[in-house]
Amino acid sequence: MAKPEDLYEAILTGNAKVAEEAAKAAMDANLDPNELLAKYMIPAMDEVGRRFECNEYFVPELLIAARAMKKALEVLTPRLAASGAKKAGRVVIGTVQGDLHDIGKNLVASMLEGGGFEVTDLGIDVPPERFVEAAREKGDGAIVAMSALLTTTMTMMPKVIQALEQAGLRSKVKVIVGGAPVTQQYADQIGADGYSDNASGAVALARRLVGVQA
Ligand code: B1M
Repeated sequence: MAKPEDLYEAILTGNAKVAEEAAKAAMDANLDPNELLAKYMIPAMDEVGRRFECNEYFVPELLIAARAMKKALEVLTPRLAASGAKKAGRVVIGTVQGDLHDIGKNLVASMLEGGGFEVTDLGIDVPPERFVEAAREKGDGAIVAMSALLTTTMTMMPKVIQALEQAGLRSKVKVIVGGAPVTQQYADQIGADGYSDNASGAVALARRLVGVQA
């Protein structure tokens, strides 16, 4: 029987079955999903990244670790998205064009739902025109949220902002950005309305931007 503390090793070694069982055991024990993320799950993915950087892991290991992480996240998601917070606003979220990383973006999306937002998830590899189309559909006051995990793809963020400008929508929406290579300085430089380096910070930021108490 897997235990909550098995989550770290299960994700690191890409054992999706044990990761799912450990997450279920944690939910049965009524543990806080945010604590599981902070204590076991995100550190495991960071270690996967470290091993990849020093050639101990290769793309297949990244993929199976990501699959195990996603299995565990699926178990946590209902709890993350069920805070019962009052409806706060509308968000369209996606990982920018050229980028296939979606674990952080999915986490931000689930926590925004938990924070009371109606979230439209555009998925991964989202071209600027798709962000624009979704922003137009969601109307004035919507938040456009972009995630990027690669230094080569974060450069799509200003292109999305430009496309919003060209479509006459920039002043009608708020733009927030995040993902490992993104910084507050970069967010300021490209004219985003906000930046957070983590999912719960993204919720507090979004609530502030729509004028709801964090
Ligand atoms: Co990739 N990868 N990867 N990868 N991968 C990184 C990002 C990397 C840092 C690994 C490394 O070298 N240490 C490196 C990027 C280097 C760089 O650009 N500086 C890298 C690379 C190089 C690549 C490839 C190029 C490898 C190759 O093919 N040679 C390739 C690119 C593919 C592409 O996108 N075009 C690639 C592929 C992959 C997989 C597909 C195999 C897989 C992703 C699977 C998936 O997502 N479905 C993968 C993985 C798993 C990783 C690492 C190991 C883990 C990412 C992750 O899920 N982290 C990653 C190393 C690392 O991050 N330590 C790495 C956990 C997640 C919860 O964190 O996504 O950072 P994160 O999200 C956080 C915050 O950033 C923030 O909140 C989240 C929760 O706290 N956040 C936001 C994220 N979005 C936000 C938006 C916001 C606010 C906050 O507002 C809107």
